[in-house]
Amino acid sequence: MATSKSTKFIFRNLKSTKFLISRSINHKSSLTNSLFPRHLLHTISLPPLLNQTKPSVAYSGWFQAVYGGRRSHTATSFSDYVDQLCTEAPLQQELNFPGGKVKFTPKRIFTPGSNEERINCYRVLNENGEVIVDSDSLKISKELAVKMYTNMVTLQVMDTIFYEAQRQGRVSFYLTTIGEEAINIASAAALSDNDFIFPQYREPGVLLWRGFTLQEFANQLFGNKYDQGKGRQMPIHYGSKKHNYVTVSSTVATQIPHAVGAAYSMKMQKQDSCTITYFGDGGSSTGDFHAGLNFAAVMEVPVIFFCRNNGWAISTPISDQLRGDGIVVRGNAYGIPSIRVDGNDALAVYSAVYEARKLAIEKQTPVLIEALTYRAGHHSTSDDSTKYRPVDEIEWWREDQNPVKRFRKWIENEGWWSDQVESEHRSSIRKQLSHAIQAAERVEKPPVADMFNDVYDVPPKNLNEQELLLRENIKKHARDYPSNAAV
Ligand SMILES: Cc1ncc(C[n+]2csc(CCOP(=O)(O)OP(=O)(O)O)c2C)c(N)n1
Ligand SMILES: [Mg+2]
Repeated sequence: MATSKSTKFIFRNLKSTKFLISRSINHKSSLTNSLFPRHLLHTISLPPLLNQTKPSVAYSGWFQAVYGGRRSHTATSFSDYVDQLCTEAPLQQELNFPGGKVKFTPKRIFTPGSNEERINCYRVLNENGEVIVDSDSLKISKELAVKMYTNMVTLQVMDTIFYEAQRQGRVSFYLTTIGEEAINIASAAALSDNDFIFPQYREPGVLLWRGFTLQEFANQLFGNKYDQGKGRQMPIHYGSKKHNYVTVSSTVATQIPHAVGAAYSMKMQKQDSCTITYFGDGGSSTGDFHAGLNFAAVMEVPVIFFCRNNGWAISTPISDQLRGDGIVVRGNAYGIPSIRVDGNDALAVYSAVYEARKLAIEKQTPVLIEALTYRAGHHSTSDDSTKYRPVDEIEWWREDQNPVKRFRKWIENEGWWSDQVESEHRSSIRKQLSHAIQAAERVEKPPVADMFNDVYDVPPKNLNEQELLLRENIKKHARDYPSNAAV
C-alpha cells in the first residue's frame, strides 16, 4: 500500500505544535461547518495566516507559522501567545532546566486557557461521497473497499436484529454502534491481526472484521455454554483470544492503561506490532486516560489511543465534560503526535489509523486519534436519549452525516456496488442472524460450576459456601432460573 508524500508529511510533523497551530489557523473551516448542525455553531472569524518565520526569538523553532495580531499581555490563543513572545524580544538568556532549555522573557504573558481557533479535522470524502481534491489518502483496492462496506452493512443489520431481540425480552441488554460504523470497520481494516485491541464497548465491528462469527456474537449475547466468557459477563462484553481482542470491561477507561502496558511489553520484545485502545469522550474524562497517555509518552510505547468523540457520555454532553478544544489538544500536552479526523469518513479513518500504526511501530511512540462522530443511537437499551437531546440533532447526524451512506456513494461512483448486491447482502445477513439467534437460544447455559472456577487454584471457603447456597437456591426457586441451566 503506497503512502502519499503529503500523508507522510502530516505524521512527520504531528509531534510539533507547529503542525497543530499551522493547521488550526485557517480561514473558515468548511469541515467544521459540515460536521456540526448550524444551530450548534457559532461563527468565528480568524486573522489571516501569514506563514512566516520569525528568527532568533523564543519558540521560533517550534512555530514557523504565526500570525500578526494584538499586542496585549493577554493572549487569546496559543498562536497569539507565541506571537507576543516573538514580538516582545525575549532576553537572550536561558535556563538549563532538566528536560530542556527554557528562554527567559521580561514579559508577563499568560498562555490562553483555550484556543479560539479549533484544530482542523482531517477529511477525505465529502458528504456526497466524493474524494476531496488534494486530500492525503491511501489508495484502497476494490476488494478492500467492498469488504469494508459489506462489514459496515453487516454491523448495521446486527444492530437492528440484536436490538429487536432485546426488545422482545430474549436478551437482557444491548448497545448499538449506530453512527460509528466507519470508525469500527475502517480502523480495524488499517490494523494487522497481530495488533492487540483493547476496546471500550462500542467497537464490535473491529471484532467482526477480524472474523468473529455472527454465531459467536449471538452466543455471547445469550450467555450460553459456547460463549467464550462462559456467561459471566453482561451481553456485549465480547472478547476473543484468537482475535487478539481483549474482553470488554464495563468500567470505563480501564482498558487504556492495559493497552499501554501491553504495548510496553511489545516494545520490550521488539515485536512488529502495536496495541490500539478505543474509548469515548467520556473515557477521556477519567484519570486512567491521563495516566495512560503520560506513561505511554514517557516510556515511548507503540500504542494508538483512539478516542471516539461522539458528543455524549450517556446524557452528559461534551460541553459539560471539557473546556479545551476536545481531546486532540491533550495529546500535544503529553508530547504525543495527534490528529483529529472525521469519524464518519471511512477513508479518512483508514488513512489516519494506517499512518498512526506505522508511526507507532517505526518510531516507537504513542499516537492519539480523535475521531469526531455522533452517537446516533441511544446509549444502550437502558436509555432513551430523546429525553436529553433534540430529535432533529439526532436525525441530522443519522441521515446527513451517515458514514455508511457516504462510503456507499463512493464505492457506487467507482462502479463497485449496486442496489441489487446491497439487497442480497442485507437479506443474507438477516437470515444468518435469525438463524444464529435461534441456535444460541437453544443451547444450554454454562454449568453453574463455571461461575466459581478459573480464579483460584484452591477456592477459598467463602466461595465454596456461595456455590452451595446458589445450588440450593436454584433448586428451591427453579422457576426463576433458566430451564436449560446445567446445575
Ligand atoms: C468508571 C465508570 N464510571 C461510570 C460508568 C457508567 N458509564 C457507563 S458508560 C458511560 C459513558 C461513557 O461515555 P463515552 O466514553 O463517551 O462512550 P460512549 O458511550 O459515548 O460510546 C458511563 C458514565 C462506568 N461504567 N464506569
Ligand atoms: Mg461518548
